[in-house]
Amino acid sequence: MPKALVTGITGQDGSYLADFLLGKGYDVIGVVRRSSTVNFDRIEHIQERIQIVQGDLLDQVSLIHLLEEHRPDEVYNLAAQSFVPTSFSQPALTGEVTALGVTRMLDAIRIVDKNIRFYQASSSEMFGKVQEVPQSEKTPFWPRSPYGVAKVYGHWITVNYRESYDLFAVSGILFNHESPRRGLEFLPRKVAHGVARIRAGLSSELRLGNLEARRDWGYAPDYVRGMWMMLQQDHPDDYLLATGETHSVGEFVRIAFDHIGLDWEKHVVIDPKYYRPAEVDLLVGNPAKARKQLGWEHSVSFEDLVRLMVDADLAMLEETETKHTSPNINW
Ligand code: NAP
Ligand code: F7E
Repeated sequence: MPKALVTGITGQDGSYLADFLLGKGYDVIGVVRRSSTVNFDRIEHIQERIQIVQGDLLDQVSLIHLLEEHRPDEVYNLAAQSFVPTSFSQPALTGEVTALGVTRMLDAIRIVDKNIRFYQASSSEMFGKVQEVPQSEKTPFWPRSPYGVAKVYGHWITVNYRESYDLFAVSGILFNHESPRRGLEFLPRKVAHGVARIRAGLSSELRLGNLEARRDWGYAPDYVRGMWMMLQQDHPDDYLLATGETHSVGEFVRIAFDHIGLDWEKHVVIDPKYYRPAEVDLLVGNPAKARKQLGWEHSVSFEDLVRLMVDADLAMLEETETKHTSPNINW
C-alpha cells in the first residue's frame, strides 16, 4: 500500500486529496497543527480511515520526526496561510508558513529520505500583474501580494531542491479552484453562502469588493486528481492546472443570484473594505502541458460550479440546527 503524507489536510484541497488517495488504496497520514478546538469538519467523514498526526510548518523538527516515523512515499505540501487579504495584514507570518515552510519540508525530505516524492501547492497568484495572456508554465511571475511573493519563493525553492539534490520535487501551479468545502472568506463561497442566507431570510445584503477582477475558476476535486498525476510521472516537472476560461467576479455574483431567482443589484453592496492594496486583475491559464503530458482535464463548467456551490449552501442552511449557527463572515 503506498503511503502519502498530506499537510493542510483540514483545508479544502487536503480533504479532497485524502478522499482521492483513499480511493486509490493509499495509506493517508494527515498533518494537523495544534489548536485549542479541533477543526476536522472537512475530514470527519474519513477520520476513521486516515491517520491524523501533529506537526507544524513553522517547526522543522516536527517535520523531520513525522517523516522518520511514517516513512511516506509521497508528500503533498498543501499547508499555507492561503488567504490573500490576511497576507497583507500578516505578511511576516505568511512568509514563515507559505514560503519558509516549504524549505523546512524539503530539507526534512533531504535529511530523512531523498526518495520521497514531493508536491508543492503553487498558485496562479504568482502571475499577479500578468506578463502574458493566457499564462503558461513559462510566463514570468509578478506577484501582487505577500501571499503571491511567498508562493514564488515556494515555487523556486522546490525547483532549486530538485536541481541541487536530485529530489523528485514538483510544483503544481494551480488556478482558483472551488467547492462547497471552500473557506467562507473566499469570494465564491462567500457569494454562495451569502446568496443562500438571503434566500433563507437570514440577511438581505451581501457586501463585496472589486467586481471587475477576473479569475479562471475550476472545481477542486478535479485539481487534486492533477496533483496526484504529477507525482506519478517518470520525471519531476512543473505543471499548470486551469480551465482556460476567465470570468469576472460580477459574472459569478449574477449567476449565483439568478439561480435563486433574485436580482443581484438589489442585494449586493460595494464595500471598499474588501478592496486590496494591489489587485490581480486578470487570470486565465493555458493547461495544454497538463492535458498533453498528464492527460488531465477539468470536468465542471463555470456555470455548473456556481450553481452546485449555491445548491450546497442552500441544502446546508435547510438543516435547522445549522441555520441558527451559520456564521456571517466579515473578512
Ligand atoms: P485552505 O483551505 O486555506 O487550507 C490550508 C491548510 O493549511 C489548512 O489545513 C491549515 O490548517 C493548514 N495550515 C496553515 N498553517 C499551517 C501551519 N503553520 N502548519 C501546518 N498546517 C498549516 O487552502 P486550500 O484552498 O485547501 O489550498 C491548499 C493549498 O493550495 C494552499 O497551499 C494554497 O495556498 C494552495 N492553492 C490553493 C488554490 C485554491 O484555489 N484553493 C489555488 C492555488 C494554490 P488549519 O485548518 O489548522 O487552519
Ligand atoms: O478572491 C475579489 C478579490 O479571495 C477572488 C486563494 O485560494 O486563489 C485564491 O486567491 C477575487 C479577488 O481568491 C471580494 O479582490 C471581490 O480579485 O476568492 P478570492 P484569490 O485572491 O484569487 C488563488 C489561486 C490562491 O492561491 C489563493 O490561496 O474576488 N473580491 N469582493 C473578493 N474576494 C473576497 N475574498 N471577498 C470579497 O468580498
